[in-house]
Amino acid sequence: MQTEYQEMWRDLGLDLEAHAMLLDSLGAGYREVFSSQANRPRETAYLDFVMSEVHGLRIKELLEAKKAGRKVIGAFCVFVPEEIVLAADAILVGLCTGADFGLELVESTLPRTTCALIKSAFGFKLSRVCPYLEAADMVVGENTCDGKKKSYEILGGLVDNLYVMDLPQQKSALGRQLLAGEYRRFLTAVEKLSGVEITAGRLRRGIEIVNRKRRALERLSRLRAADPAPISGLDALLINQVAFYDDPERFTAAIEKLGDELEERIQKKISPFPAGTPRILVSGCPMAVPNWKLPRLVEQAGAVIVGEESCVGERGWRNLTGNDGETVEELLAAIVDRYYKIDCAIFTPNPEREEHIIELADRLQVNGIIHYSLQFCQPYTIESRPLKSRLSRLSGFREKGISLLNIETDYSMEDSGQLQTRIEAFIEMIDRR
Ligand code: BJ8
Repeated sequence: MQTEYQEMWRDLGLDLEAHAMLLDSLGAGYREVFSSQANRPRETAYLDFVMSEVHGLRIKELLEAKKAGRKVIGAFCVFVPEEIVLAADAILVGLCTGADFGLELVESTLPRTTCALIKSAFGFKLSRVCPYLEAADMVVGENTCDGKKKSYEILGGLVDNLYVMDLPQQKSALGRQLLAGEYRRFLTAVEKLSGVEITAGRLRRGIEIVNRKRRALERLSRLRAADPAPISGLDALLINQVAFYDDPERFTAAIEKLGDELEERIQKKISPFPAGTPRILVSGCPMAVPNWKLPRLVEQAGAVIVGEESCVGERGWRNLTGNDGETVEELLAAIVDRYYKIDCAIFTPNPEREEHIIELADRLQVNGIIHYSLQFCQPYTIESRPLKSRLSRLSGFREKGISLLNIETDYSMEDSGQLQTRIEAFIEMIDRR
């Protein structure tokens, strides 16, 4: 891939040397983490292919689409409605936020005490190594946590196409009104950018494409309730990560095929893990590509991750958007209804998230929950405390011996040894029960 796409990357303004370093470490990390797994479903070949071409063929496709007049919109958050983007025949891509890059540069721009996810976004921009960001005609930042909200003020000086979307902090009538107003404003901005008028028919088609993708992911989640689990948590996380990059229809077709294979594997009891392997739900901050650090440690320690209560997971795709509206305004209201249910920790209070974790733990028959927060992420770190004490008081959890381990970490590997020890001890404890 390195030689074939050099010209394309140069034209995008990437720093070729830094980018080559990034690709080398991404490729090596991928081989080490994924290819070493035993008994993967054969349809994961799709994931291998997408990942091998994530900065190559996919970028070439985006640039060809741009030449044909389509627009590319980059986003950092699951609050950006893909339905609206698709309705304007534009393409939505997730922007890279899952690895440390150019940390020195980043820490001269942002406080050191900023979460790794935000630092990563800045590192990719300041080091000029993200072709998605450079190919984007619009970059959407959202006013969610304070870190993101304030850092977009700086990012606005680094990219010339930043669009900031305001978001409510409370689930109230006023909060819903704010979200509805912002989605209306976003729809108008997307129409202006693309030159496409969004009609009810176009919006309904966008809703159908995204709903089908959500259904495929929801089916995957249900299949992971089987014991033994038909797929590793690492591969399932990767599917959720790839959902942000690949063409939505191609992605959906591939995941539907994988779903068929997983059904077969469940019947034949084929799994990367023996039956009775301790089952873990991971809950908390999103894990963007190539953040595989925690799941790898968990699965290497002899447990299987069967669910992700995360934006790169259940929180990102659950709940469909209603598509029976007749007008743009009615369909837009259905979009607002769907996104308003997202239980991100930026909301206060946020009881829906606790309920969802309890429901997931039950549905997926987990033995333990690992709450994952990035260091300096106040919304998730703070929510982890009351969550832990609530779960420890639930009689159903006490009877089954389900407990919660709190992990705070970042993208560096410095704490891997310490994390490994804590995770192994946790798994041993839940396994004994
Ligand atoms: S809807 S979770 S994608 S905001 S880890 S940057 S919260 S300090 S990512 Fe998120 Fe949208 Fe919410 Fe989901 Fe801030 Fe925390 Fe950093 Fe975070």
